[in-house]
Amino acid sequence: LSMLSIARDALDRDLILPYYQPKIDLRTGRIVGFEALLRWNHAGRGVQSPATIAVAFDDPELAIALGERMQEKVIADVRGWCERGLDFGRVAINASAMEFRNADFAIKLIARLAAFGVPATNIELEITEGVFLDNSDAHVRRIITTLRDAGITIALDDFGTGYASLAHLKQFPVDVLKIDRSFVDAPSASDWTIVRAIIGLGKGLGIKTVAEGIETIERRDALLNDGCDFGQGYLFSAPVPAAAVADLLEADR
Ligand code: G
Ligand code: G
Ligand code: NA
Ligand code: MN
Repeated sequence: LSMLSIARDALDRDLILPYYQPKIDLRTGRIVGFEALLRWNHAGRGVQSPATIAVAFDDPELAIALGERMQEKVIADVRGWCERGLDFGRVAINASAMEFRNADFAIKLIARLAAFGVPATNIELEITEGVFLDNSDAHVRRIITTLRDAGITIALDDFGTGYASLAHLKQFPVDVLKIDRSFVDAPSASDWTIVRAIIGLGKGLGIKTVAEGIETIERRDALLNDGCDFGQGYLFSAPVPAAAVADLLEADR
């Protein structure tokens, strides 16, 4: 089967589900939010990663269908956590460049949140630099501004691996930079110089930094020492199903 037909089938049979990975305040060690990550359930082989349907994120129809399905699932989960009075912080949803092409992207997301009674201030949107490559600057600025005016924060994902990122930081209001795992992971001195530079850039511009892929205490301590605000990675927790989020929060408080 092709990736596209696998994705189509997973949508048709309602097999798509979000997993959640906590984001940690490196200074306090406390959970400040979660990133929602797409998974799909294979009857025989269990929970599958998005890599198994990667090309679907570049297909105009499927990318939008996957994005909307994830939004619906995440917002329903968040609604449940609100009802239980859980202090889960902000939940980040990933948006593909394809989804951003839709001029109504922002107002639809905001309307969906309102329909479920979920505060926009509990939501973050992670975008990649592909969003800027695929869309006009004016279009992207309009969407980002609408989202931020509603209270949704914007995180720039995979920062440092994409295209023309510094120019975009000057032109677009972004709240968070996510330092790509490839820099955090790699032990070379030059990688660490890049990590430090991104943290410094964030400090200078008033943008928070999140390091991805933290797997060791040593790496966490180095990031904390260099002034990185938040962290994500297996050291703290792998992505977990929605039902395990309350336990993570309970263990954290
Ligand atoms: O969870 P995992 O590390 O396997 O994710 C692999 C890739 O898929 C990452 O680059 C991640 O950003 C991307 N991804 C995960 N969930 C979503 C999603 O809901 N939408 C989009 N567009 N990308 C996602
Ligand atoms: O592109 P994005 O940053 O959204 O992708 C995050 C991906 O990284 C997810 O697929 C997630 O499962 C994976 N991931 C999360 N934490 C770690 C980690 O500590 N190490 C590694 N190798 N992968 C991680
Ligand atoms: Na992401
Ligand atoms: Mn990333």
